[in-house]
Amino acid sequence: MSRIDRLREKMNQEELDGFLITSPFNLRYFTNFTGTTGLALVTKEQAFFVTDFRYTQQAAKQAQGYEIVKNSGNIFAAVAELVQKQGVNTLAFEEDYISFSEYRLLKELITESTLLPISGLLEDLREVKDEKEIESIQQACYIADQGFDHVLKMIQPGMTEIEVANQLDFYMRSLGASGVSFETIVASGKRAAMPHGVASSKTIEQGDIITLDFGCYYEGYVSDMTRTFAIGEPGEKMKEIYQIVLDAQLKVIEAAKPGMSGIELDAIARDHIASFGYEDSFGHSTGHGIGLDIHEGPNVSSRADKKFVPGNVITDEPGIYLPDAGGVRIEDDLLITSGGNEVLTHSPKELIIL
Ligand SMILES: [Mn+2]
Repeated sequence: MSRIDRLREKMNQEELDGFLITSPFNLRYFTNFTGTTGLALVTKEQAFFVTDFRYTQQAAKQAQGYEIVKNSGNIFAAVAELVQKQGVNTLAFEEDYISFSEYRLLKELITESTLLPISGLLEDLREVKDEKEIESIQQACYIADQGFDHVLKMIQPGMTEIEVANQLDFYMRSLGASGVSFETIVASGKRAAMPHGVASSKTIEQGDIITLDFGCYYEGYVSDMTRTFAIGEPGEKMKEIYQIVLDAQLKVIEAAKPGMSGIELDAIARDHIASFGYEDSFGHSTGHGIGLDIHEGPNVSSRADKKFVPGNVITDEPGIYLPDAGGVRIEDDLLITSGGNEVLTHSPKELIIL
């Protein structure tokens, strides 16, 4: 079934006869539009893509199956006109992707239909990836693997974290990535105790443990990988927690399969870490879905009761963080398959000491 047909099926179930799509990722998913200005209105029978003159040509090319509507005034005025013409009774909109002023304007302009705020419905439809999406994620993962290998070859004491991040980012772009999935995290020494320590001007020193969390965009899809390694002997404590995190991470790979919930999978990593007394040092969820967005469903956390199905792509990223000492996180991307899962990132995970 096409994406728009799946959306219409959902709209039928929810008794919605119009859906206004405004978030960039959902626009890309449902219309293929990659520009920055525009929105889509999907009704039971028709689909419109509204944009201004800068993007009409691009939209006509990308948004196949959508009637292109050019707005010269306010885009929401054009939407209101369409909504009225199409006789939409209940118009759903993305409550997380409409500003308060836009909502106020919509309400002013649309008087004869009910506006219904919706959250998560479109995102749910993105959770099962098709073959083409999986290929893009696989390529994004391949580039990340090459990037990590590059870092191992070029990183030296005396370089700053920012220098390492910049070289890594550029290397991934040189392999075809269109950008990074998020600001590259290079957290060295004591900074490795910060789960999201983006690269700073700190100099990398002998004996530092280094957490590298990064990924890239390829054809609109992300990869997300973390490796922790050391430059010189990192000390017994770091080696101890490294092994605990690695075993927790491997247990998740061992277990992940369709029918299992995010809560169950999260517990596998969490229980392992807790059995060594480090439960308070693992304060984030075990993983999350990836796709067009770096964080999307399904989640792997103590609150995620949804069960995995083939085609989900999730991360597996337990960690232990010890303030004033350092930290360890190891992350792979996993494709849920009918038989279990396939690991998409392949960089080595035994503790590397350079
Ligand atoms: Mn992640």
